[in-house]
Amino acid sequence: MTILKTALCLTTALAIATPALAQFQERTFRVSNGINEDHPVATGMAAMQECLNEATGSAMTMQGFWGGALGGDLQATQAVRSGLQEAVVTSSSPLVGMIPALGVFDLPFLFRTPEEAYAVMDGEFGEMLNEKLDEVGLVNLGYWENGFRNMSNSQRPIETWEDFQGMKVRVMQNNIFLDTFSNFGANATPMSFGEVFSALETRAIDAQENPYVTIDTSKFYEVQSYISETRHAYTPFLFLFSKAIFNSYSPEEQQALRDCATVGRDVERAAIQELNLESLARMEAAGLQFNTLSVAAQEEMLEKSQVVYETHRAAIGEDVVDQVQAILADLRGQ
Ligand code: 2Q2
Repeated sequence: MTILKTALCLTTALAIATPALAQFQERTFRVSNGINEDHPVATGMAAMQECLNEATGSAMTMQGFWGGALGGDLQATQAVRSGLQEAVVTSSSPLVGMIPALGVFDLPFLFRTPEEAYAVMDGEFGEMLNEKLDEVGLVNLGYWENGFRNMSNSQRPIETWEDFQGMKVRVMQNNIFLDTFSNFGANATPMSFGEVFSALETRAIDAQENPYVTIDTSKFYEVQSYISETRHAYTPFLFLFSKAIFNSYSPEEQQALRDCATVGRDVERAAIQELNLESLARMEAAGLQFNTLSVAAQEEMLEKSQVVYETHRAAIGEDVVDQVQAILADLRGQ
């Protein structure tokens, strides 16, 4: 092929490719969260970045800030909402003061399996909550996974709900969690995630509750003696983007963010499922005593918790609670 023809082909190829990438400006955006970089959220963000490199010709770059470096969940979410920060990966629970309907995820024992949670969050119900988030200036790019929450403490194994009597349990800053553990007879103490390690270390509190991967990667197990599998709630991570900033992006950039956040979500969920048992094994090897609850004790704990539904139905939204319970009844063939 003559040099002229080669040059012509290259110019044509470039002309075809250029418009496709022209919608992508060089952008770096910050994503903060409260966990450390060895948590599976980082695995999900790496997959999301790879997807963005592919989709935008490496024009869009994420910058992760870990360990609450840009503030706790609520503080960082407020910064995102006001357009001072592009994005945050946050649990839904600290945001219930902003959007009461998110409290539905904090109802004790709502979900039995991750699949139930995914069906609820990735469908119309999750979309309905996304509209509420949009109304307060937050674009939810997806429901990533924090996970099923279990107990760690420095006092004794939790084998029945009575074992919580008098125990100083740190809970997220959320009335539903506060009531769930007060109802068990615990001395429930709301506290931001960043304060938990030192409060456990100084024995200001006896216990905290989180998924195994979080208890592991945030090193809580170093200052705890018991791990009890209660699976008392499933918390999602919301990947929230500032609506004001999102709206300044081109439609192609917005679509690339949505598509790649979904890629990252699926990678992160799979990584958590895999790592959870590894984290538990690591903590047992570090000397923590692990126990599960008998079926009878689980049923008693579930029964004891029903009052929390009655107390918080109205604040969350009767329609919201009814809707999620109808979806779950359908999934369970009830
Ligand atoms: O118990 C908690 O506060 C955690 O589950 C946090 O919500 C979670 O680790 C977030 O801080 C992540 O940004």
